[in-house]
Amino acid sequence: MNKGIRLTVVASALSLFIAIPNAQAHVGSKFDLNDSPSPLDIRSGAFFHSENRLGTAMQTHGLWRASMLSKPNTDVYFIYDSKGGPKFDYFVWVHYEGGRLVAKLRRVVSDGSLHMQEVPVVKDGKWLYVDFKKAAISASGFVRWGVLTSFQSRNFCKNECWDGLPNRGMVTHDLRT
Ligand SMILES: [Ca+2]
Repeated sequence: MNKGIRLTVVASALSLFIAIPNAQAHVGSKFDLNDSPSPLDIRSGAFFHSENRLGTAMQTHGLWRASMLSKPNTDVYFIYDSKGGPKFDYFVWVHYEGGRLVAKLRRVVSDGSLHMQEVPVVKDGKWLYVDFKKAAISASGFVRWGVLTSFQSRNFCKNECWDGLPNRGMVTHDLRT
């Protein structure tokens, strides 16, 4: 998908999400509390699918610059389960590198994770969006998804802090609708 089409998809999906959450087929969304002392405190997330692609978006409570994701332990992760079971099988790691946002799809293996491919990422204000081909995570029938952010905060936790959406587990999205 070229950048123009992708941005149009993002804009239309996000406007649907904002206007009529949960009412639009192919779009699922969830909100999270203002519960983490970080600009990366997650406010909401949304997942949507087309015939061949899967998109995931997250919105923060606060404003932040893309370059913030160059700090140590400061990242955004979109997580996915396409196989069932308690754990996620894939994730997209978003960080800032070489003057731009970079999103990398990785597959979880027994002793860590393997790089699969770089995927499109767009930041628009408090929104961050990634998307990739459905086949990339071998998804059929359903996907469970979630968003994690890591950040540093001296008073909140000693080393690396986290915010998650949902707070436990993942959100199930039906791909058959
Ligand atoms: Ca939150």
